[in-house]
Amino acid sequence: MFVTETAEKIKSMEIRGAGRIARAAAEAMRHHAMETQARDLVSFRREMESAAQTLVTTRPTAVSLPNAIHLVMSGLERAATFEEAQNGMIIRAEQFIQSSHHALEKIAQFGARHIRDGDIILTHCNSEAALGCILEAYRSGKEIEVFATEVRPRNQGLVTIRTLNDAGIKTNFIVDSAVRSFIHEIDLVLVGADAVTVNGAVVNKIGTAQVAHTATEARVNVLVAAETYKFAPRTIIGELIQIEEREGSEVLAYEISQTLPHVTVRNPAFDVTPVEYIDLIVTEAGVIPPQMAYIIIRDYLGWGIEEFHKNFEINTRNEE
Ligand code: RI2
Repeated sequence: MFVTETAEKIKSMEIRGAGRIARAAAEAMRHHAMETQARDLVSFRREMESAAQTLVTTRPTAVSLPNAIHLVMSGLERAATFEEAQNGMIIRAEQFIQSSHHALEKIAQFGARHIRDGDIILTHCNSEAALGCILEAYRSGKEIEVFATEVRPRNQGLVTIRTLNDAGIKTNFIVDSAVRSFIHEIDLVLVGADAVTVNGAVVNKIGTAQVAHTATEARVNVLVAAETYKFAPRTIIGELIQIEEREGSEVLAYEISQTLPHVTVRNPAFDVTPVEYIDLIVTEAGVIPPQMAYIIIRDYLGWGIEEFHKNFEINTRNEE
């Protein structure tokens, strides 16, 4: 079953990157809606809800995943017939995938304008959105150089340097702990995001907060490239972003850890960069200061606020 396979690939990180997992989940929902055995509205809804649940629970941090599923599922409640529900589902999934690609193109254009000829850029992890800006700047004729970190423990930096190398961009590969040693050579830090909260904090690959802190201390600007569907609407109603903690064996081989009974390996996959270490967030809706995250959530992901108002109404009524 395509949904289960996709969910497995997302969990094992065969499919990874916040944008990619969102598109893969939308594609799995589209496929599921097309291949459904259900012939009536009630069983179709039930099937889709269970598929959505399987996909959403694969990786807890990247909010692009529940946002994509929410978009694809929206309207299912209102559909009057099975055919309407099925067609609506397929169309919304296709629209999400298309708009995601379109968002990446826009981000590349907007972000590239912030990269100057001769800039040396530092990036951490492997972000399609951040790399899009770098590649676009290079394509437009700017002579740039990149420092890319290794990104322990999953080494996504290897994917990044392969892309940069293939594009012909001069690239330096460094271990994560070398960022401070090179920060004075850097003009701009550019990273992606797995989630952006209502207060403009950015959740991204573990190590990003250290990189951003180091850059801020050295007066180097920090740019984050993030599609609007990476903003977390439920942070408006007080929900926190869950930080995924992965298997210790990603950090320390199981055989070695067996010989160290008093040692526990901690392996959080993401960290939170506070708003004061971020200069701008490049979205497809424009380049914004992180303090404007609320506006993006309100205008592009309105359901979080609808929910907030609904809850608020209920609460005030209860108080009366
Ligand atoms: P794009 C990745 O998470 C990295 O943290 C990366 O910065 C972020 O998603 C955004 O990537 P992981 O799946 O959506 O490698 O910009 O854990 O590609």
